Amino acid sequence: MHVDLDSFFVSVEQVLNPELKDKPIVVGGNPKRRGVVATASYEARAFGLHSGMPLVTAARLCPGAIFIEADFARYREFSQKFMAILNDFSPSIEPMGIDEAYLDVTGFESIHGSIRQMAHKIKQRVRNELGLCASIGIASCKVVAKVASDFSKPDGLIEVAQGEERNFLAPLPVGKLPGVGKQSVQVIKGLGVHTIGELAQTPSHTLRSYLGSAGEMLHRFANGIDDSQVLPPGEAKSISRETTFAEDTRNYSFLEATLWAQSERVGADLRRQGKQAKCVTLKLRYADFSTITRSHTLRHSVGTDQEIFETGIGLLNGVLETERKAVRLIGIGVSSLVGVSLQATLFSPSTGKLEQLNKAVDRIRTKYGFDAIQTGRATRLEDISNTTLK
Ligand code: DCP
Ligand code: CA
Repeated sequence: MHVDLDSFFVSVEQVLNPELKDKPIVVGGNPKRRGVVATASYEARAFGLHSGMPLVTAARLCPGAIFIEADFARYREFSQKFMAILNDFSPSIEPMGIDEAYLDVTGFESIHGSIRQMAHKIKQRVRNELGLCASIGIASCKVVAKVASDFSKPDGLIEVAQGEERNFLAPLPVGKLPGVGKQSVQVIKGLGVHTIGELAQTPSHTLRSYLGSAGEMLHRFANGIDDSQVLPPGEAKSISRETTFAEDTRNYSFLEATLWAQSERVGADLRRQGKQAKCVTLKLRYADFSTITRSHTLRHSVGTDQEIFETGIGLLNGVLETERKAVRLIGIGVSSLVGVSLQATLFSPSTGKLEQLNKAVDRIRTKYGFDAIQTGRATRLEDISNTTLK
């Protein structure tokens, strides 16, 4: 979900002074002084006013507009309350500015009925508690959700069904894609490309030659592809362990046991941070130093050693089906970390038992050290080699 408040500064002013409602309002200051429009009400936008426009120009285009000085402390107060409401719906929240945020609500549907119903509830709470209007886009990835919330304004809600991303984006002008600045729009138009659909059809290498790596990113965005995760600020982005072997190996049991020992370390770190992960990545370096990574994004976040390991071993088996080279390094990592939720245990009672077991082992290790307790698969490592894992 991407949630964005409508004409934020102006709307706050209208809550504080209802006489300003339904009027052309400009927040930014006195038009007799220098300065620019911070934001304009939709009534004022009808006259062509927009953020960043010099106040003098705004006054000329819309002589009836009411000009107000910005009150940032107030806006911050409203912003905090807004984010707190979103946080009630999912702990996985990435604020993008004072009045907008991405929210990963995967797994929380059942609590609220559906994601669409959840969005309605968010809009309702923002209206009842803050007196503001939130526009919301729902999609399978961030970029499409963002374009959808923008397109839905004001007071909008658009859900783009999975598989419909490209069709939704196609007719829109390229400037609607986040990350496309004015200069890029000019370059893209120079190529005869005007809509996002046309951008999606343009070969990726062409865009790269004109816009660098940003061109490739825009090509993916235009096709409705965005793998980036909702990332709460200031959080560890990933946790991983890797081991370089004293000798290159093709021994499957050894790789498996090493992966298990690493998964235990990663899992312990994850739980210490009170997190679960939605993505598991396997890394392999071969004797010739070539390195590959394989990632798997899970539908539900995981937090146990066993789930991390099982996902990792699945990735390893997948690689081994096509590649059987001697391995120099193996590693496993987790990313897309989210706060612990009840969801995992709701899905499978056996996961609940594993969580209990992991927690019990964590407690022993916290008290007596990591090696104080050994688990089955890892003890095999000692049979195979004396490799120690740090
Ligand atoms: N802002 C600003 N200067 C800009 C752009 C924005 O000071 N050049 C401030 C005022 C806005 C707030 O940030 O109220 C949020 O910016 P948005 O781009 O989300 O614009 P609005 O919330 O005002 O309008 P919209 O309904 O289009 O989201
Ligand atoms: Ca806004």
